[in-house]
Amino acid sequence: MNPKKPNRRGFLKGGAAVAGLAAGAVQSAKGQAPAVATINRKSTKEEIAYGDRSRFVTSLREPAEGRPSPDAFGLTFHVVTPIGESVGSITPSALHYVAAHRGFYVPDIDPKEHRLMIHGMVDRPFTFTMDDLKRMPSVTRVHFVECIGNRSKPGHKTVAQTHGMTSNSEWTGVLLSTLLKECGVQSGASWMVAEGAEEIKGASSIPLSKGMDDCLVAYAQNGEPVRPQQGFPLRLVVPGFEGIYQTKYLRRVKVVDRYYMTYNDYGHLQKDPKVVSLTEQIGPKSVITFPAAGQKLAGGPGYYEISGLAWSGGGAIKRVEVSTDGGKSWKDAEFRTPQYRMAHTRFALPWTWDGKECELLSRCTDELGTVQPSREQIAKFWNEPFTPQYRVKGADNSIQPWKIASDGSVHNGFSNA
Ligand SMILES: Nc1nc2c(c(=O)[nH]1)N[C@H]1C(S)=C(S)[C@@H](COP(=O)(O)O)O[C@H]1N2
Ligand SMILES: [Mo]
Repeated sequence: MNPKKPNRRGFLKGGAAVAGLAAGAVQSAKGQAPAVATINRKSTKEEIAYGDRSRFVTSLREPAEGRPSPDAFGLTFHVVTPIGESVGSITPSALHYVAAHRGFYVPDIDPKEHRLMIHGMVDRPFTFTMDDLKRMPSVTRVHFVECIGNRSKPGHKTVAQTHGMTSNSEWTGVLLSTLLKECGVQSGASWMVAEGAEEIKGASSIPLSKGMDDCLVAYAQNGEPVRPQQGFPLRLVVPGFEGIYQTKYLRRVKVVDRYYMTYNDYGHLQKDPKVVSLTEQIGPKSVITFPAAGQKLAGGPGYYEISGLAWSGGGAIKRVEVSTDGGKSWKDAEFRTPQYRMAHTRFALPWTWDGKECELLSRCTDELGTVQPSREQIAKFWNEPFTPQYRVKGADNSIQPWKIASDGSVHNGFSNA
């Protein structure tokens, strides 16, 4: 077997690649499955009615580093998804990251009482019940949500902390354009303001052209009603835009003819006049989720599959390249999931680690042809000096370097760059 080109049959037959696999796998390759004690546990009534995961599965959300959740005023709440333990491209709903401006007080909304009002510059203002919405033509689409706070800082020690404020779900609902057409948008309308049911409205001004394009009023997430922390019973999905636009507990859309300042602008206003307050379209971004910071190549030198996620606000991911030598050379990764537009896409690259220190990078290209930049390139674009502390303006979609030490431990490349 060519060690540079491992193939899957090679593992089962033994040989060079298998030497790097865990002892258990080698055993089964020899036809001796490790003995497993079978414990029959009676399911509880609750488990039968609504399943639970195995007690051996321990992936959990955790507070975003440096952001106590809730904060001292009980106001903001940011928990990250364990992205380093992710497989495939769908984030389990229970592990979707959470960003809430109202602390951990999740609105407790009875869907029978919930209404969505569409008004402002429309011919026929309308108030929809949940039943009304479910009678309309439905669409199901896979999209990511990402918070502007999703940025790798030198102090971050795990990939959950550097990249865990993005998640990906299959959303089902009605296209906002279907509802807007029903209401009859008046000429001269150019913006819309979406509002949530909390007293802090979760409102943002969104270009009406986006509302008429692909925004989704979603009542379901991954085949079940949207979770309370994601906006039950109704959330706006604004594909590819910064998370703050994706109003949870959606109760009102006002069609207007100018940009309205909202609480969200207040929270995001920047002193730098070169920076827009909110980021509409998130640029192409990727991250290797294995091997990644906080993890270890536990089996020592040998075969591993480098695996990661790529996504873009600009559409579908067309290409992902991976470097295992700090950017000197790049190889095209393979896709492991469909490349939906504005959605996480899983990529992978077979790799044999020689046991030496090295640096892993991934960079993606989206359907617009935009290539994910390095932090140095972004600093250069803004004519600013680059340091590991360099803070990217707007959404940070820069290339993440992972440094692998000779003991197989993986570290954030921005920490000692
Ligand atoms: N009503 C409401 N909508 C909201 C928010 C909120 O606090 N209230 N937070 C926003 C922010 S900042 C982000 S990043 C996303 C996070 O969505 P999630 O909590 O489902 O991950 O929701 C947005 N929509
Ligand atoms: Mo956010």
